[in-house]
Formats: sequence, structure tokens, C-alpha cells
Amino acid sequence: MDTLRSKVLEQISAVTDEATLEDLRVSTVGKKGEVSLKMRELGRMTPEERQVAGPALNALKDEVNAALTAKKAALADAVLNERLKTEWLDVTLPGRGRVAGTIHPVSQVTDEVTAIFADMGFGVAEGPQIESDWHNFDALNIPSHHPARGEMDTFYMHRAEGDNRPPHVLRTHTSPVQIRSMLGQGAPIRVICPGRVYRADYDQTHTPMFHQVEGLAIDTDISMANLKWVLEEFVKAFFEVDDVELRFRASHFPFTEPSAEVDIRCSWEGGQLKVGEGDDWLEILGSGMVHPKVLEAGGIDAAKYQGFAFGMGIDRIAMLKYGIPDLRAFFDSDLRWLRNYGFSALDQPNLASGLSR
Ligand code: 2NL
Repeated sequence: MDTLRSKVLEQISAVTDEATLEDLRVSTVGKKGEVSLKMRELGRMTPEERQVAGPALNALKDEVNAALTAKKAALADAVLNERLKTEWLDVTLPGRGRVAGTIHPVSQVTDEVTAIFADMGFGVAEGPQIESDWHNFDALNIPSHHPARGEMDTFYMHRAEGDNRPPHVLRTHTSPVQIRSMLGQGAPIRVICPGRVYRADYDQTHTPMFHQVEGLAIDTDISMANLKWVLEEFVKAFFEVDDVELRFRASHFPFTEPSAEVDIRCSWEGGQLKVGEGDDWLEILGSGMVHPKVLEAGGIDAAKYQGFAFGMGIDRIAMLKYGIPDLRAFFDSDLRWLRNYGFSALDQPNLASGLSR
């Protein structure tokens, strides 16, 4: 037994890999291993012999098992140490230089517009981009036969087969957000609603998704005079000029009465826009007094309250202010374009320190 013991322990200590160690385990303490076979001989011994040999063999088996376990752990450690020699990382190396991202002109202009109207007491409201046709059309006094509701201009969502309710639409303007504001908070209201809108149109100057901001002010004593002042203040602040001249042209929208389109005096010298001087007029927004039917759809008593509303294209005023020639490039996600026309994330637009520096 002593010979067997020293032989096995020597073999174990000589092993250098896990596979050989496993073979050795099978050939010693495995079912038909040397130690196991020795234990079977116990049956042929006299009780006296067995009393001596039994505990000794058990002790040998335990000792071999312990040696195998210890060797297995040592081999695993050795393998790990080998790997650690090659797989290492110098965490003290300097990081890779980061290229700062930029704020998209649409985001920049949205923030500028928001800052200007916030200064005049307007809150900001947002709403769903998928709207009921009631919020997008009916509530705005746009009847079922109106051309704006045709498949030509509006993206309609599919209903399940057999579901005959009117389909939802991708909102074609942000007006439904104002309808929701009226229904939600009642009068008085001063709110602007910037966001994405959708129309089935794609060419040089139209993209199927674009951005709009609408404004709404409702109270007991609101007139076109208030609209004119608010828009003048807005245009001066937005184009960062001391004086502007606005021109109101009679127009028509289903949701306002009367309605006016607003132009600003400007010049185009050498392709460069100058606001507030020159002999040209630039159309920048549509506006009017909220139609009584629209007030009523918003749950507001049209006998007691009236209000003005206006809407303009964010992408368009961004192009005008920042001299960006091509609308479609706005939505290409081209990093070179973004680095050129984008703004620093650290310069948040506010009226005190200048909107766009
Ligand atoms: C334009 C013209 C306009 C409105 C939008 C509006 C909203 C409500 C009630 C009444 Cl809830 N009016 N919005 C009014 C006049 C014009 O947009 O040219 N947009 C780009």
C-alpha cells in the first residue's frame, strides 16, 4: 500500500495538464482504478486483516482525492496566469479624444423660439404625432370634403379589416396640440406648440416630415393688435435686429377669422438676407383670430373669450436665419453637414446672453 501511495502521489505531482490529470483520476480512484481494485480485495480478507486494511485504504483514497483536487486547482491557476500574461489592459493610458456632437439647426431654432415666447409668458405644449382625425381636422373647422383631408396630402394610418371607425392620421400641423391644451386647461391660455408634422409631399422645398411651431393666446380681451405686437417682438428677437416692419396680408384659413399672412421687410444683397431693411417682403407665417367654432370645439365659451393663433415652419425660418440652402439636407444625418451647420451644446439659447452665439 505504501508503494502504491508514493507511486500515485508522484504521478499526480508530475502531471502538467488537466486531461492527463483526469486520466490519472480514472486509473486510480475511478471505478476500476488501482485504489478501487485494492478496496475490493477487502472482501477476501479475514475480519482482523480488514480492520487494519480498511481504514488505511480509505485514508489512501481520501489522500489521493485531495491531491487530485489540489493539483486540478494548481493547473487551473497556471492556465489563468498564462492568459493574464498576454491578456492585459493598461488602464492608465489616455482616452481617445472625443469629437463633440452638435445641436441640429432645427433643435437650435426650436430652443430659440421657445426662449422668445417664454419671455412673453407662453408655455410649451406637446402632443401625439399620430392623431385622431377629429383633433387634426374636425375640431379645426376643416370639413370632410376639404382638400387638405384628401389622400393627396395626409398620411392615413391603416385600420384593421372590418374596423370602420375613421382612421387616425399623422398630424398635418401642430394645431391638434392646441385643441388638447384648450380641452385640458381651459381659458385663459398662452401656449406654443413646436413639433414634427407630416404631409405627403416631397420636392426641393418639401419633405414628408417637417417642423412647425404654432402659438395660441386666448383671453377675454385679445385682439389683432396683441397679435401684431407679439409677432413684432418675436421677429425682432429671432432675427436679432432692433427694428422690423411687418405686413399683414388678408388670407384664409378654416381655423381663423379673420386670417392674415405676415411678411417682413427685407433685402437680399448678394444672396444674404437682411431683415428690417430693403424693398423685398418675405412671408414667414400665417395667423388670425381663432374661429369661434374652433374655440367651441376646444370647450371654450366663444361669447366670453377670443384669441389669436399663428403658425410657421421651423425648418424654413432656420434656413432663412442661418443661410442654409437645401431643406432636404436637414434630414440626411450627414456628419459633415451637422458639423458645419450644427451648434454647440453648451450655448443654450437665452435672451440675456444672445440667442445664437
Ligand atoms: C401657416 C399657418 C396657422 C394657425 C396656424 C391655429 C390653431 C388653432 C386655432 C386657430 Cl388651435 N389657429 N393655428 C392659425 C393660423 C395660421 O398656420 O402658414 N403655418 C405654417
